Amino acid sequence: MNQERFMEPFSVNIDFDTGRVSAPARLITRSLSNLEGFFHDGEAYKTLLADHDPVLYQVHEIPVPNAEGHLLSCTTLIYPGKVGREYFFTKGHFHTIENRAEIYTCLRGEGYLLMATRDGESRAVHMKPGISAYIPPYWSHRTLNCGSEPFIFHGVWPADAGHDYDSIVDHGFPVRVFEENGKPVVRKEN
Ligand code: PAN
Ligand code: ZN
Repeated sequence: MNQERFMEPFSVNIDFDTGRVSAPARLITRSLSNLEGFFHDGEAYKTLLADHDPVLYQVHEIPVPNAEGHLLSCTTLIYPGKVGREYFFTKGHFHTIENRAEIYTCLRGEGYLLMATRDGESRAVHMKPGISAYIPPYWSHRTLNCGSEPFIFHGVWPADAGHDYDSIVDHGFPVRVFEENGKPVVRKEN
């Protein structure tokens, strides 16, 4: 056996109701205070945070070596809720190696996958259980929960991709979803 390239195959159990993944998954929790500057309505953000600091989303990531050839995967659960009229969302990011793609498959609930390029293109894909969306290379991506129950999806991407959040902090995300008259409405900035 070639010890250099040997890795033991493994499996995990994913609970589709809660998004929980059995060991060796790693839990990442993002609360409102971790997303300062991300939401459209800065005043609504401050008002909500002054009251409490809700958990917006949790990621259960299945660790593998962060090296070319490997695939990282995770579940993400976004709780229902809004900051002003804007639904709770993930920070969003480009991959640091920008030509790395990703696949998101919805397991539970209802949401949107938002995507944007540096050239000003943007798209919104409505996600519900069974929808599997392809995020091509060079597209930034953010997800949000526009329903009343937890929104859960499974993601798979090349393990060497990395996450670039700074571009989103610096330039914002050019497509957003707001509740208007009780319904989600997609708004593009250009
Ligand atoms: C996902 C995301 C996860 C959380 O695993 O990292 O849904 O979103 P943020 O990383 O934007 O906070 C992924 O796209 N990985 O590449
Ligand atoms: Zn990604």
